[in-house]
Amino acid sequence: MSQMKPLVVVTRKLPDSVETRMRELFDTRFNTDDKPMSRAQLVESVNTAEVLVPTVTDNIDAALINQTGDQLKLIANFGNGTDNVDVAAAAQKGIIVTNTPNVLTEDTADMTVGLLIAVSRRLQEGAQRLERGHWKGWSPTWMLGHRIWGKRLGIIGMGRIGTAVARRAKAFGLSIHYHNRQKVSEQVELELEATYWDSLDQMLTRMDFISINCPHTPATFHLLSARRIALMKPNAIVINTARGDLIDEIAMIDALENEKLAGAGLDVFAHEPALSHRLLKLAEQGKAVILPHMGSATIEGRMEMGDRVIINIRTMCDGHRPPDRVLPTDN
Ligand code: 8YV
Repeated sequence: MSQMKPLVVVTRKLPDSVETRMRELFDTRFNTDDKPMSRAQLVESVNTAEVLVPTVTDNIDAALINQTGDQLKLIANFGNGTDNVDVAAAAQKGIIVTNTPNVLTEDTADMTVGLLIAVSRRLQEGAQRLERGHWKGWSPTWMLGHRIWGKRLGIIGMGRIGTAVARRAKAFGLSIHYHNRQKVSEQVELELEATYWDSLDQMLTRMDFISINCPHTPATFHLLSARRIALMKPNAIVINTARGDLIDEIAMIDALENEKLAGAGLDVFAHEPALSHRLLKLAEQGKAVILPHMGSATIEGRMEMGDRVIINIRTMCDGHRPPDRVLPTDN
């Protein structure tokens, strides 16, 4: 990019301080009403912007990338996961893709543990009963949940977020188990007293909680398939703060309805923002706690995500490789 001030098109409303900083540094076009862009608006954007800043709600697929003008040099995703962008198609057109790693790790890990506690200790159900005037006073047998301390947590995907979840979970007295493409370092395994399972199937049969913390790629689509859900203990609880498509959602709903699975804490869904009415019913019955994709939703996190986006754009403008470049994977 030769210009000092590239044209940066941002697809959604970002925190004011981030937009102000971007306005100072770049020639900017913002989305003031925050409505997700239509396909036509996205096509227009990729034909004018030198830098596009999309979010998880924009589908930057190969068909769109193949319509981009030559001026588009960088897709600086405002988000950690890049499954909304066809990174391989972008690479083929010489467009660099970046993301915002690290800055949402701790917030997402907090939300994961929050959901784990909310499901096992029936937090939402209790609050709801109070709000609806259903509390007649304390009783020794009312609103009993299940203890967390001493149980087993199996983490699928032991990257930054998975490891941050493990650190928190260990403090809650959970024993840490994980499945990952590679073992984590010996030092981290020792710190977490973590057990590595090469076989996801075998790990699933033994866990009280499963937390999904891996990226969504073609290889991990429906990683928690119907067959694998059937391997889980009927008293197990599944937590997903990663991506809805990592679980076969229908199979999970079937298992919850038929008491083959005890509960679910979900921040992400297969067809966001659409939600299965069956999931809503399970939430109503206290078998699921569902949240509207807010795992990383802290003001601090969003501002730091903005900082990462800005750093990536500026580094690119200075003719260097942006620090958070995402490379195409082979799966
Ligand atoms: C973000 C996320 O809020 O960064 C991610 O991968 O899933 C979210 O928590 C979202 O991506 C913003 O684009």
